[in-house]
Amino acid sequence: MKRAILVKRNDPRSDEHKNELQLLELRELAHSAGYTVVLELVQTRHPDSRYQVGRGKVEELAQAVQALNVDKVIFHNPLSTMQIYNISEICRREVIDKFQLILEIFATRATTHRSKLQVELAKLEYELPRARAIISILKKEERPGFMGLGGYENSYAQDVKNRIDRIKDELEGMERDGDILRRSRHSRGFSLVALAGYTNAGKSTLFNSLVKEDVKVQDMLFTTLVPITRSLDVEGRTVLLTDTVGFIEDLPHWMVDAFRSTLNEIFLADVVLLVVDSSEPLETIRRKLITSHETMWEQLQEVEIITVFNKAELLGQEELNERMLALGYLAPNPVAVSAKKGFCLDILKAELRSHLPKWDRVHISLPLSEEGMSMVSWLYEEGVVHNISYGDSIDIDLEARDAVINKARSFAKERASSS
Ligand SMILES: Nc1nc2c(ncn2[C@@H]2O[C@H](COP(=O)(O)OP(=O)(O)OP(=O)(O)O)[C@@H](O)[C@H]2O)c(=O)[nH]1
Ligand SMILES: [Mg+2]
Repeated sequence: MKRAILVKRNDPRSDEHKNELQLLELRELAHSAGYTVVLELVQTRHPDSRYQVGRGKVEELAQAVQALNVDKVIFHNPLSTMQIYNISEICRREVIDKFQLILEIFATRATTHRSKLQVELAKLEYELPRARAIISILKKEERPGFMGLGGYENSYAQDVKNRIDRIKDELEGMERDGDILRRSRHSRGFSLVALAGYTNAGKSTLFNSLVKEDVKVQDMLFTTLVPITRSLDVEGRTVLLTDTVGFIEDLPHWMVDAFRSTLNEIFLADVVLLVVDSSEPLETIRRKLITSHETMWEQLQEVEIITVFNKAELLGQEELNERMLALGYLAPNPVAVSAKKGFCLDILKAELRSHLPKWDRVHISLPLSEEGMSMVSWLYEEGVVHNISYGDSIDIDLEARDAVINKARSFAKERASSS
């Protein structure tokens, strides 16, 4: 295992609880990226423009790096190029911030061509302004060789820009294909349902128990990077359920952009199942819900949200109810489940059913014939047949989208007039 030191600067008078959570999350991220954390340094002060933390703290850090044989220094606070340069000059070790750490995790999780492109894009978008800054530092100081970046020439920035453009083109092409696929699914009458929520909330576990799949589940952040879709029967209606990448606080814009085509699975859904880990402290749940809503907010239009209080088996019923109530508008349409134990999935399905786009319910009489029977089997596929009786004709109590009802009606009319 690689060894890392975590560093966090807290603003004076900032929320203590929030600071603790952020450090905890950084620790989890480091763990998910495969680091053993050997030391955590925290300092409360205003930001230092050269080192982020104070000069004395950096010297303490440099000593610890030597003494503890550390591979990497990871800052919670976003670092400027200048700060990375200055700190690594003193520590003689690679220094990264939280965003670069997330990128490292994403790089190891990317398995498909598309997700590899997305990660590369995010990396380049992150690095471009920094590369420019480093080049200007090197020029000013007339010194090559900083962190192996000495070979950069002026054209480097242009090369990066070209590569960014090419990747964007390719991803947009894939996005268009995705849109076409989604539209065709829609027009075939499937409703689209997406699992969304903070990383590690249990989205993939819920996906697995709902559709009997075996998607990878782990007590780590960002286990899922590549979305997966399966069909699911919800009380007679077939929906397409998609498992997606998790959210995290301060997910920067360049990252949302890079993963736009993945996040579109959420943004274009009819219903979003917003999964939360209800076993966490109330304040944590609240913060994670806020982050989730903020991530989706700009993009979501007229989407129904069901809040899934997962890991409910870890709490008492009373505590659970209190939490659902306390979160109020942040948690619309709350349902408590245990994805792991498979508890209350029927209640979730019933709630989901009631939020699916409306279908009409009608009575239709079809001729009792071979053609009529093949129409019936088509209706079974495309809609929900609540009741069917065979007499002189076939009488059906049918629920379906308009297109299906119209087709069945005109079929019935044609046969009636031709007989
Ligand atoms: N106790 C309990 N643990 C659960 C439940 N559902 C999921 N977990 C655990 O929570 C952890 C995360 O589960 P995942 O399904 O990988 O979570 P995710 O939301 O898909 O996470 P990312 O893909 O990393 O964003 C795993 O250790 C699961 O076993 C549950 O209902 N109860
Ligand atoms: Mg997952």
